[in-house]
Amino acid sequence: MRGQSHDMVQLLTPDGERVHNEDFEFTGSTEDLVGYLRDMILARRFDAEATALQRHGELGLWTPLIGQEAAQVGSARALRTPDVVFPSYREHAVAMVLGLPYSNLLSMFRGCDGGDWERLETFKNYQIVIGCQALHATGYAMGLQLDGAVGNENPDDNAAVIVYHGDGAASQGDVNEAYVFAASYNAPVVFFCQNNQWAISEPIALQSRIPLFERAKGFGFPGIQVDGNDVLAVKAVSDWALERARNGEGPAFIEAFTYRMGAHTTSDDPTKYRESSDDEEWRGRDPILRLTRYLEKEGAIDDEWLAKVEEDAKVLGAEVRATIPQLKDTTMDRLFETVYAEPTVALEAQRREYAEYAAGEDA
Ligand SMILES: Cc1ncc(C[n+]2csc(CCOP(=O)(O)OP(=O)(O)O)c2C)c(N)n1
Repeated sequence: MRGQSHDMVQLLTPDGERVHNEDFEFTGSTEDLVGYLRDMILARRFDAEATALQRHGELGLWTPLIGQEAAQVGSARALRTPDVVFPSYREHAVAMVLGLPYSNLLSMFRGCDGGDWERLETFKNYQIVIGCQALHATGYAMGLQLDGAVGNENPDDNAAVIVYHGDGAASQGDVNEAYVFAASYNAPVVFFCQNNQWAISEPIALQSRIPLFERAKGFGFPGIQVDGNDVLAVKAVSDWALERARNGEGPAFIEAFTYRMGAHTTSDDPTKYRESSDDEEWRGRDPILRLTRYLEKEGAIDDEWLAKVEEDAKVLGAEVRATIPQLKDTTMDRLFETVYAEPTVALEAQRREYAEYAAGEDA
């Protein structure tokens, strides 16, 4: 597979067999894995509901995550309370694991607000401007360092930042600047790149002549490629990277090698630019199927368990649909209020101008 390295960390094969790795081990229990499978099934259902809601005209746009559940759940389950997440715009499963109400995600994609969930301090706003969050994350990580929240004897006093970006974002200036700053300041930030192999219609092969994780060395921090459809491996690698960041050992780059099974957004048609045989191949590497196979073989889950989760997924779907009529449209005042923390003279002038314009329209 192009871009896939021999060193890629994998702990569970697509057939659901455990494999040994010299350097990384999944330290959780079978019970934990059952929980991760549930997370992934519910995240997929949430995503499918949101996609359908967009098709019904209830959301302006949706960014499907299908196929990337293991990358997101594995990394999110490695986070601890003081850690902070800087997402891109597809990290719905991370948001769910951290307990962000899904009404917040729906509200943003309906255009009711601009991603007003800062009150959940651990999960920052979605970013559509490709890669800008890598700079925000690195700056925040440098702040944590200055606050003394890194490398303390008591591990509870330590925190790290994780920033999610895509393979396409790795071509952005902002992201490369973030790598340089993170390395120069030894900032406690983990760059978690979900290489889903496509930046809308541009394949990764066009953007990087070498596997992405190999670039990290050039910036001066470790880079590692992990099977992004293997939740055990993602969890193990994320534990390692976050722990070193919290301990003051600096940044790391994780390339979660995965595949975007659906469209880039609901405005996109991937059949225009990629082969259906690729889709077919990656269906066989489905992260949910893989863990289901393993846990069934272990006797940890059975048809009854699967039926119960399916029932929970249906309930979630109904809740998601019921949320839509309760979402409140935003007001122009609210939009002006949320541009900056403090109003500026120019913004106040624009607000007055808009008010005059709106009053004229009513007349
Ligand atoms: C600065 C900027 N340039 C271009 C775009 C248009 N755009 C939206 S998504 C995207 C591709 C991003 O691909 P990738 O980083 O691989 O993330 P993925 O969507 O695959 O998760 C582009 C170019 C944008 N939103 N922001």
